[in-house]
Amino acid sequence: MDHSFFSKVKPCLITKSFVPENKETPIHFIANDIIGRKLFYRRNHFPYPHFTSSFYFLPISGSVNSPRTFSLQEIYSLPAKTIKVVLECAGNKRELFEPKVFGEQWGKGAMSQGIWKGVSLRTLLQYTGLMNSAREFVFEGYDYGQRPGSSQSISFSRSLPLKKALDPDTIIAYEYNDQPLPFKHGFPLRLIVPGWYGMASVKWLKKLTVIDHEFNGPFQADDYVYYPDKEIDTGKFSVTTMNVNSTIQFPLNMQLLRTGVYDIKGIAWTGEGNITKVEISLDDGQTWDLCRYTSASEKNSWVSWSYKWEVQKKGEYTLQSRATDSHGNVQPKKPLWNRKGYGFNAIDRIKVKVE
Ligand SMILES: Nc1nc2c(c(=O)[nH]1)N[C@H]1C(S)=C(S)[C@@H](COP(=O)(O)O)O[C@H]1N2
Ligand SMILES: [Mo]
Repeated sequence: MDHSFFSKVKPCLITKSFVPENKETPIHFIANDIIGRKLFYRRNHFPYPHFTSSFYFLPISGSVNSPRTFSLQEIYSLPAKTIKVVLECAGNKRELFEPKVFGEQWGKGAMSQGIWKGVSLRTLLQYTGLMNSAREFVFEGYDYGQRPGSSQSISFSRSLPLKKALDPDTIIAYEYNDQPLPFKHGFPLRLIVPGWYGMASVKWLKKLTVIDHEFNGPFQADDYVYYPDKEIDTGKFSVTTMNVNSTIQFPLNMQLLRTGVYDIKGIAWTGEGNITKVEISLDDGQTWDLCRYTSASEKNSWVSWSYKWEVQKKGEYTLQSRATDSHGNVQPKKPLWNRKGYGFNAIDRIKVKVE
């Protein structure tokens, strides 16, 4: 067999829309726990921005003692922090909601993981100080446009509460996997907010403003809000921390297999603490058995797991994976249905046929 042919065959991003560019990672074909830049999912609300990075500065103003504008050189020269972080779009797995919800029909690949290097936001704030009235941090990106249904042109802006902004793991990143940040992922600077869904990690940072009140931009107060009811807004709450979740990578849903021995493989992650347990069921949820980790279970990143399956009996099987985290969160049987389709984290479920 000519193996050189296979070495050239590579997975690629799955296109969901062109403008803005939304593409998902072929998550089932990711064998490694670091995703290269070419396979990192892309999620945008607007066309890519235009600006000249050769004249780039990051201003920090508002409720600070000394407003200040940082040059890239200054930011590169400050003590750096490097962390492996899983980034998951709040709309990941949206297509699985029942009843279905409108919006990008993401499968299981609106998520990726890699190594981000940057400076902790709190390190920058040592230079500006914070007023007692400081309450939230508003991050604005260079990209802008109109939201569906609106004629007003706005930029992508989001805020963080004080506590999350001051977490040493919240960084202003300038490198991904030891390379400068790719343009499509926010070059020259983007925020990385480990543990929160991806919308918090604002790309192409233009400015940071500290405010003394609650920010209510549309990407904060209208979108990225869980509305548990289809019609009325009662019971709404903000989308923040990633839910505990897992995805079976092998076998594929509806795959035909022969009898034999297989390694069922997958990943599990959470926004709080770390994964403490991944269980698998091969009989539609009647019995559960523990999986083995094939990577370390660490905060902010996914754990890879595997389970040896010896299958002699022909027939149809329903395979499920269920993760638990160190805060006691467990994947539920049913997800919290919500009008905009965020945070899907029901027990992962696939079917295979052995023949
Ligand atoms: N400036 C800006 N930042 C943004 C977005 C955006 O549209 N504009 N999308 C957010 C969302 S919803 C997600 S899930 C992540 C996606 O990051 P990626 O495209 O690098 O994968 O970026 C976030 N940051
Ligand atoms: Mo997202």
